[in-house]
Amino acid sequence: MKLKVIQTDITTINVDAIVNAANTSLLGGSGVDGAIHRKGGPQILEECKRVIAKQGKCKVGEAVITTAGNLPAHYVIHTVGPVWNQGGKEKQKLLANCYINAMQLALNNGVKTIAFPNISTGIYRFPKEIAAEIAINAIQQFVTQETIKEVYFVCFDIENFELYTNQLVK
Ligand code: AR6
Repeated sequence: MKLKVIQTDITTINVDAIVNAANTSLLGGSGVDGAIHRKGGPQILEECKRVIAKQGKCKVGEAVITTAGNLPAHYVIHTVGPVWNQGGKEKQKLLANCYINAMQLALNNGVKTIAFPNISTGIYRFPKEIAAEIAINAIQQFVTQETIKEVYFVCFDIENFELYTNQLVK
């Protein structure tokens, strides 16, 4: 499994699954969530509504999978990151769960290539350096599986891009 860091818009990349930093309603929002729904079209929202009708809201740290609609990816895996607020270990655990549960869902669906945004580091205000460390550690727990071949950390801003690049060469 290769880990790659790129700086781009996650809606443009050609992988089996992209991950969305959603909220518990799964009904869309701003940031990366807004971009995914806008470019992916209404099919994604329709499927999100079906998921909600079946299982209720998506809890923080959990993940669900839908079509990617008009995007180049096949699937969108929606996960809900924690809001940082006062921070703490529990928040850090919940952020790790986002990556772990998204990877588990990817494995269950035969995904070979997956791209993650920097979950919780926008509107939810998680400190970027801590978030990068958590993301990388969580993904590294999957090194021994053989289904997923490539994991992309898609950074939108240069600060995250540099943090991930530096942490991965450590
Ligand atoms: N491609 C890749 N990364 C992006 C893109 C994009 N098109 N747009 C933003 N980012 P955020 P959160 C980066 O705020 O902090 C929504 O309203 C952004 O620079 O999208 O988890 C949801 O509905 C940042 O590094 O998500 C929730 O209510 C990262 O994506 C709430 O925001 C995450 O920023 C979730 O907040």
